[in-house]
Amino acid sequence: MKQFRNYIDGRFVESDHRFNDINPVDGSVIAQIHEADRAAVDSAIAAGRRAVDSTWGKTSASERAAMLYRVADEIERRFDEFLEAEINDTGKPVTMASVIDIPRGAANFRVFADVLKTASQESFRTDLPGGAHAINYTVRKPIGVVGIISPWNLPLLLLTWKVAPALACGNSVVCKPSEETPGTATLLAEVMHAVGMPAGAFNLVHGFGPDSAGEFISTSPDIDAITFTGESRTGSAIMRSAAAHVKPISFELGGKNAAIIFADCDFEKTVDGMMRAIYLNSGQVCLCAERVFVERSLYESFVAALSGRVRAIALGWPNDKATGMGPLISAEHRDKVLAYYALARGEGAEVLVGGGVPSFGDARDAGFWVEPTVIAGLPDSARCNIEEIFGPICHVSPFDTEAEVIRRANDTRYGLAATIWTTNVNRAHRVSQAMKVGLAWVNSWFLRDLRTPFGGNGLSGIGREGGLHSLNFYSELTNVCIRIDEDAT
Ligand code: NAD
Ligand code: 6OD
Repeated sequence: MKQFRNYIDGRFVESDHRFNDINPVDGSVIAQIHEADRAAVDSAIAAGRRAVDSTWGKTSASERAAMLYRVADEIERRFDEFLEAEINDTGKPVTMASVIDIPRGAANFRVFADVLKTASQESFRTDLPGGAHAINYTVRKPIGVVGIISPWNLPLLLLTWKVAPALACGNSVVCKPSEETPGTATLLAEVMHAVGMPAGAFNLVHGFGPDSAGEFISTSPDIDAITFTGESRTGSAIMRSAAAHVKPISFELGGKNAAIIFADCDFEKTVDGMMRAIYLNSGQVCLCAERVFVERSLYESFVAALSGRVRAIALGWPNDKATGMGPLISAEHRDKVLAYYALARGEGAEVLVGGGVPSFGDARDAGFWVEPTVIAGLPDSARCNIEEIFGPICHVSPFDTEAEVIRRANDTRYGLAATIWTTNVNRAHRVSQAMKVGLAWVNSWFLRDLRTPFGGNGLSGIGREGGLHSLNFYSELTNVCIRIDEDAT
């Protein structure tokens, strides 16, 4: 049986306490995961401190950038192993993992190496009375040992999105991937080892959240900053732990994202785009649109086209190129999504497509599948329109005016993303700027330039990462102010 070990201070470390890694396609056991106890997490944090104080934290920016390029190259050299591990852990189609998850895992290291090399320092001249002046400049320093806690939906992509900028700034990291998806994180540790990352700069600990490695990281007084991607409720628990030691936090949390489709949209492109925006990764992307508003004159034809496409989604084996959608991540998450399917009916929704569990007549029947689903007819106040479901489902409803749809789209405690479909350029700017979200896409969705700010408002998170925003979170700035007098002495 394959073993996923912890990686601490440059060595792979076993644990006596192990749990199973499950393939969600058919419920089979893929590997055993070695759960890190508190002592193991503490030793990872101590190793991280030594690396910041005496090795990695003392390297120059160009040395760090060169190392990050080597990491990217090595991920690409082992592309097929990463692909297999990601698919085994998540069941996502190879057509997705091979163009999004794994390439982006490597790209994160290249992009943050480039951002680091091109980042400039702030400098201000301050004129003083009597002719003297002062020069101010900022010095960027590592913040220390960064705790990284990541989710299961885009495992390598979302882990490296934090690891790369944290290492770029000279920090060490102690990362904990989701207990559901330890595979690519363990391969990343092998990559770090192979490229010669100094011991202790990159540490990996496996385990769960409460009373396990996640909590041991977030409650440790020796972690200097925490960056977390996951559910809003978990973010709230981690925030309480971080508050005890007044630690910087960066949170990318849940969403209840709106899509707004105007009658003047390019119809075919909009239907294609919305299929991605709702069903990519079985709807398990924080940016997915679960609330779809369609201008009334287009409503019937849009819903008919969307429903037809959803009925045709092929639920298949991940390595089959015809597969359009995979399973959900776990039995627990499948049960949560099915509970929302039942709630939708209970709230009086009309189920236009799906709403059940598919039957395959083969090993997949032991996996964690649900049907892709479209519902309609609920008020905006229904729980299914308020709470994040994180599955392959959307609610469609008509709207009449631009002002009405802006108000309804913004009527949520989340504030992550919106996608707007129109060919009217004035409306595109007006509506996208009116959205109370961190990310507004027009005629597109999940189109990412990694230098741009990423994050959300309200229950969707705290802070922005991406490009320089990441460098600012992962570093301490010292302003140096030098007074220069006119006399020569
Ligand atoms: P989750 O919050 O259950 O778990 C995320 C990570 O936190 C896991 O590694 C888990 O072990 C750990 N964890 C859980 N409880 C903890 C605790 N008390 N202390 C410390 N660590 C703890 O989230 P998930 O189910 O893995 O991911 C799905 C959620 O993540 C959805 O809500 C989704 O919207 C959100 N998400 C947000 C973004 C974003 O960028 N905004 C991206 C991806 C996923
Ligand atoms: O693309 C990104 O940078 C990012 N953080 C994506 C998050 C997706 C959420 O599921």
